[in-house]
Amino acid sequence: MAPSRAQRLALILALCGAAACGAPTPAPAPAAPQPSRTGPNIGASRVVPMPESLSVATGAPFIIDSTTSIVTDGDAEVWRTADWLAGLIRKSTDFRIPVNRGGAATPKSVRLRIGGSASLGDEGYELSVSADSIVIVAPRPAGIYHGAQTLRQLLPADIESDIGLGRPMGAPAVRIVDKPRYAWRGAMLDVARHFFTVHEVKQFIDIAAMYKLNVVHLHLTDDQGWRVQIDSRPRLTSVGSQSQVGGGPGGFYTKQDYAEIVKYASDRYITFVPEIEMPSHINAALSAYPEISCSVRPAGVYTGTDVGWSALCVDKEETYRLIDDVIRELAAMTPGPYIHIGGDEVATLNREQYVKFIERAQDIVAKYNKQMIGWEEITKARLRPTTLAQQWKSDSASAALQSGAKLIMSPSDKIYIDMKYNANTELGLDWAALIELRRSYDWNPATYVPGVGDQNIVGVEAPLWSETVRNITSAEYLMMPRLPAAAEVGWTPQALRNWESFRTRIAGQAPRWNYLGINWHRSPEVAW
Ligand code: TNX
Repeated sequence: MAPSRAQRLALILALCGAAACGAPTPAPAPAAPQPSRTGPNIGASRVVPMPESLSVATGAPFIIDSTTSIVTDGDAEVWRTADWLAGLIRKSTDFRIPVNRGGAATPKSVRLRIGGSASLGDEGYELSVSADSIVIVAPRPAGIYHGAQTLRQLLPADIESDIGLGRPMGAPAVRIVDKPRYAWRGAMLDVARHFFTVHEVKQFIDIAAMYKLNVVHLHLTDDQGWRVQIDSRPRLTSVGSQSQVGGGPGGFYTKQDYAEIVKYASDRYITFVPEIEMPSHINAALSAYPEISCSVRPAGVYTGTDVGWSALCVDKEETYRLIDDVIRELAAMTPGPYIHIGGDEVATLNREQYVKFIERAQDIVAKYNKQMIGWEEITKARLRPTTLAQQWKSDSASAALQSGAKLIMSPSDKIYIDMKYNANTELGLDWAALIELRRSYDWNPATYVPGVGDQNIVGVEAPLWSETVRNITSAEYLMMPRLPAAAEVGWTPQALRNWESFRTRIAGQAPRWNYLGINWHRSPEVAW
């Protein structure tokens, strides 16, 4: 049977790429019946990460035009998401898109409301698109936000334009019921090796939010620079922030900058995790406060990229007084429950000194009512069950399980997005692996470390170390497309993940990145 006009239109809207998806041009009558293409992958051909369940409806698409409005319930956070969505649509279409808070649903409206099954959890949502309405329902506001991000991807890439194209845009008729596999889906940016401005950090957060990541971790201190204001220890920034890899001015975030970053993240349902690296990777602090060093030679500015050589003097009480000051102020500035204390690559302490230090640091973090996170080396110490260990290089992380502590999976040979894609990649390092897109996608967190399963894992995080990365444009080149791959590893059930499907869907994202001015790597594994 030949498809109806509405079905043809739905099909075109579901399949079309960037430019073709504007006005719903009537399809010419086909000469012969079209092959059936209404399998489940059609509507999903655009969405990254792949939703847990998606069925393509047979009806006509919803057309956003000059009469479209958004209607929300009374919830202030839902309204904020509605406002964001309206802004996105207005900027690309020039339509008015009024937002009606707490109003009755009108015909041709996009409806956002708290509700639905509690089984969707903190971040899940349902999204139904038909010719008459788009409905996003979720038990919690974060779910509404994720649902709105999915809707953004169902619309043509033109939605990312900011020149008011004045054209209607269609979303294919679908029903999506979706929630994440893992509660922790993170991205880390190293702002210590090279400093990134607040504006650049916001750009990083925007990309994370687009792919439903919910943690942004900043590596705030290292040998080359201390990047956060601590009032009780002003030299940390006045002396410790003034450089970076290769020299250059460095920089730091004032408390006001920090608050701005934290708020920007939390408005996007992203938990902000600060990392103060210790007891090694600490030269910047030693240069500011020589009394926390055991060395008789004063530390100077360090602009190289070696690791493991610097250390706090772990046997001096002054060291713990400084850490207490830092953690106290940082805890007060940080609404999220976590403080990351680093703990990796310590070449100059023996095991006993290291363990003693980590346990004291853990007590200080707990004293200020935060949960400690550390790189997997911390599993040598006795961990509290609320501590998280971040796996990055080996299976030693599994030692955490004895104490009931859980793991964040960041295997360096899969999702270290500072690794080069191939031997010709100009940016990045290669000590862990060369990581083309498929390698960052094709792995399962639940089977990566022997004896560590989903019950031991809170989720995944992709770190971007910045020894070779000087600005957000370079960061984007390494992130895209590997960060969306990591996002799908964290969000989509393993059984639904499939390289061939991802490879097609990720190609559909590139026109959006072009509109947004995001730099990206044209992986040869994808037909872009
Ligand atoms: C290892 S991963 C480090 C970092 C480097 C990174 C470069 C980890 C916990 N430590 O200090 O920046 O390799 O890839």
